[in-house]
Amino acid sequence: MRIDVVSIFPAFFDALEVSLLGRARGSGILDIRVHDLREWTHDRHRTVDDTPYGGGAGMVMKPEPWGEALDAIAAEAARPPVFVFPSPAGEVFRQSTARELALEPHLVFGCGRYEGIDERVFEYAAERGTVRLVSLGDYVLNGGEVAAMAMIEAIGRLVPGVVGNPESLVEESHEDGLLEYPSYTKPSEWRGRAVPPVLLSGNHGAVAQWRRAQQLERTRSRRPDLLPPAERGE
Ligand code: 6GU
Repeated sequence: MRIDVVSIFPAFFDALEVSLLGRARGSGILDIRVHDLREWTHDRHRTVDDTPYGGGAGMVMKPEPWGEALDAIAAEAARPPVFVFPSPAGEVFRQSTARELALEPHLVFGCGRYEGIDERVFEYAAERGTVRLVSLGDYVLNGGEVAAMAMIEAIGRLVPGVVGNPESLVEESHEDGLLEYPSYTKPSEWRGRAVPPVLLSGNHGAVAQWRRAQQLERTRSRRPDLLPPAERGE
């Protein structure tokens, strides 16, 4: 999978060199290229923002550098990419979103700062690929960089070969719509706290049943919104 990232703070993405994604980049499974938006400015101050038409607080990212950035990246692309713009005004990013985007051969993340990007940039991008505005949730970040990092990790780990043992992708929070069951390792007693005895029983059926019950109970108490209405019990 090819991933291009456009940002005025490319250093945010240095962390993509470590851990699982770093290894996947090294082995060529993920081809991630981070670009500085200011490379596509032409004035002495490398200006990327300006005041909003209609007035109001804050600054808006100018369309011209974005247009050149998208042109340069699209020119290298074999097929129209999916443009992902992290935005608190977008659809909510879910595990299902990560699964959809993990099937794409080419993603382009456009990271906005300030009050956002000139709206015409999204229209222009939509003529060169598919555009998705995606939010991490209902809170405010200073820009799209941290959100893009989270999305790239969630998507990247679903690309075949990135996670060594694909079974570890299955039994996780959100993969089956429920929160994950609790996990324990040795020692069997620690600071007076015992591991639930069923996990030491060797009875695989009983373990599976206990884990399922734990998933349901946790989801009911922490995330009732994830349960079908009939199972919410409130
Ligand atoms: Cl994707 N961007 C920004 N700036 N803030 C956010 C967000 C994205 N998701 C949640 N808050």
